[in-house]
Amino acid sequence: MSAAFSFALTATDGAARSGVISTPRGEIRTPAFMPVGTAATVKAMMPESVRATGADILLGNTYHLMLRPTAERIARLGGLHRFMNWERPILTDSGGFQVMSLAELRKLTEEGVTFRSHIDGSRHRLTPERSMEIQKLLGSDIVMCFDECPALPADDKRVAESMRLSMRWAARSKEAFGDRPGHALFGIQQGGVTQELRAESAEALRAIGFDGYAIGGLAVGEGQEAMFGVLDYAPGMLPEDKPRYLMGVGKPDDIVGAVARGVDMMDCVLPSRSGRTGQAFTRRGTVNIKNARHANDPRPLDEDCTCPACRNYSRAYLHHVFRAQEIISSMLLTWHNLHYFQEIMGGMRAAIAEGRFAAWQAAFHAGRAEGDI
Ligand code: PRF
Ligand code: ZN
Repeated sequence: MSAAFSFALTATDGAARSGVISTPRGEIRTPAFMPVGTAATVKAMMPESVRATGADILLGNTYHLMLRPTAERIARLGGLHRFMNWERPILTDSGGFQVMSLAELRKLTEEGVTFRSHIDGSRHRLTPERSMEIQKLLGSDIVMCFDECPALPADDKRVAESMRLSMRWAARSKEAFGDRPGHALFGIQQGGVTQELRAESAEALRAIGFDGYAIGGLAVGEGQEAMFGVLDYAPGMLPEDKPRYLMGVGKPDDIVGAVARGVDMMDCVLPSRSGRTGQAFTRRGTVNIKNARHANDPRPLDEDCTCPACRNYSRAYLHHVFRAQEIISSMLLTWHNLHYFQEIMGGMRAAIAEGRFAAWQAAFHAGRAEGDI
C-alpha cells in the first residue's frame, strides 16, 4: 500500500485512455464506473456484492449524508467506509448539485447556498468551506469541489455567471481542503455547451491545480448529441496526466461515447435505480421485466451474462417477483445491471490496452436493438 494518491496512464487508443488511480485504500482501474451509494448504501446491494460486480470505487453524497445521519455522527462512528462496510475508495460529491435538484427554498449567494431539507424541512447552509469539512468528516478519498450548475437550456449570460461563481468556489474549496496526503481534490469544469466558457473554466481550474478534473454541467437536459459535442473538446482542455471524471453519466451508449472521447471515470444512478423499476440493461438492449411477454419465458435475462440473476433465474421468475413487489426483484436486477455496467468498463479497458477500441465500440453498437427487447 502506498500512502499517496496518483494516476498512471497505461494505454491510449485514439482519444480513449486506460490507466490506474492508486489510493491508500486500493486501486481504481480506469475507465471506471462508480456505482452510486447516496445514503451510505448502494440500494438493494450488500457491499461485498457491489465488489463482486467489479466496482473499485463508490460514490457518496454530501447533501444526503449531512441531513441524515449527519457527517458528525458518521465521523464519531469511524467514518463512512467503516459505517457502510466498504473499505475501498469512496468519492463524494460536494452537495451543490443535489441542493439545486432536491432541496426546497434554495437561496444562492456568493458565500454559498441556504436551503430547506427535502426530508424534514429543516434549514441548512452549504459553502465551499462547509462542504470540504463534511467530506473530510466522512473520510472521502476523492473530494469534489463545491460548485453550481444550471439546468440546460439556459442563456449564455446565466451559464457564464454560474461558471465564474463555481470557479471562485473552486479556489475556496482548494484553500479549505488544504494538504491531505492520500486524499484527492477534484475541480469541476462548468460552462454549459459553450466552448469558450468551457475553455475559460478549464483555464481557471488548471491555474488553481487539482488532483483530478471533472466535467460537470452535462446530462442536465441538453441531449446526447449536444453532450458528445462538448465531449469532443472538453477532455482535451484538461491536463492529460490527471483523471477526467464525467459527472452523472449515463446510459451504456453515453458511457462508451464518453470513454471514446477521453473520459476516465463516470457515475450514475441508472443501473441501480432502473434495477428497482424493472428495467434491465443487456448487450442486446433494454429489457422491461414487468412486460407480460416475460411471464412464461424460461430463458435468463441475458444468456451470456454470468451474474447471479442470469445464472440462476428465468425471466419468468424475475417477472413474477417484480409483479409481486418482492425485495429480491430489486436485488437481482440491480446486481445484473451493475454487473453489466462493469462488464462494459472491463471490455473497454482491455480493448484500449490492446489497441482495438474502435472494433470493440463497433461490436458494442452492432449487438444492440433500439427500444425494449
Ligand atoms: N456538479 C456536481 N455534481 C454533479 C454534476 C455537476 O455538474 C452533475 C451534472 N451531470 C452530476 N452530478 N457537483
Ligand atoms: Zn446478468
